[in-house]
Amino acid sequence: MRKIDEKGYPWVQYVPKTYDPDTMLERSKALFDTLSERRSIREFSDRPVPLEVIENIIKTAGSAPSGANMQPWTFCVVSDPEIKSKIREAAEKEEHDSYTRRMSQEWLKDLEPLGTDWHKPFLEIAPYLIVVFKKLYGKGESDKKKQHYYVSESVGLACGMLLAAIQNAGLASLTHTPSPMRFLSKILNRPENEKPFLLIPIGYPADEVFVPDISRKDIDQIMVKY
Ligand code: IYR
Repeated sequence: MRKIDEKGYPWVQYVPKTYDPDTMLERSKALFDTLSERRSIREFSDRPVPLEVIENIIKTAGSAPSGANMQPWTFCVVSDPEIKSKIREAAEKEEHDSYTRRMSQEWLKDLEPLGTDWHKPFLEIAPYLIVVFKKLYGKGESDKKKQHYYVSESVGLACGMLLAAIQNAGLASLTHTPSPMRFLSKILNRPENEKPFLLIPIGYPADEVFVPDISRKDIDQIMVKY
């Protein structure tokens, strides 16, 4: 059903799916089981992944809520080996400087149990890199700046949904934040209104993967009841 409001804007009837409490319990537990199994990994297989799966994952991310529905994001999907190599080379250069000069001793100590360093071979091995850009402003008619709202919050929400969709498809991902990330704008030739937000390698995991033995906070540590 459709209607036009008093200012002339179109509305459509929305009938959200709802469930009885037992079904709700079952479904909420099932999603918890799926998503809480997600771990960031750094060892990928080069086994191909169908592009259509990646498209579905990005469509899922693109369905996130955003300030005034401006959808201030661009998801660059990189599978070209030459571009991946350029990204690896530039990321490792920045990361080398970060690990050897920019990061504080406290930061380096906090990362020790995670075993990270400036080497980023996964940037060439994973079949796809998704580089997420946030659009600081839009471009309307004749390139006029269109204001965007809550850009980082919106893109953060979309990235959360992206990671959930990747996990749901049975693929592995890493939230990688080489810093600074300006090289991504250059290599991918992005316009000046877009700023790199997150670099996410996606693929099957390598045959044998180890991850740090870390735990998640208990519900009582993250939820406060009033
Ligand atoms: N961006 C660097 C360092 C790094 C920082 C944090 I905070 C991490 O949780 C992991 C790594 C890198 O990707 O190695």
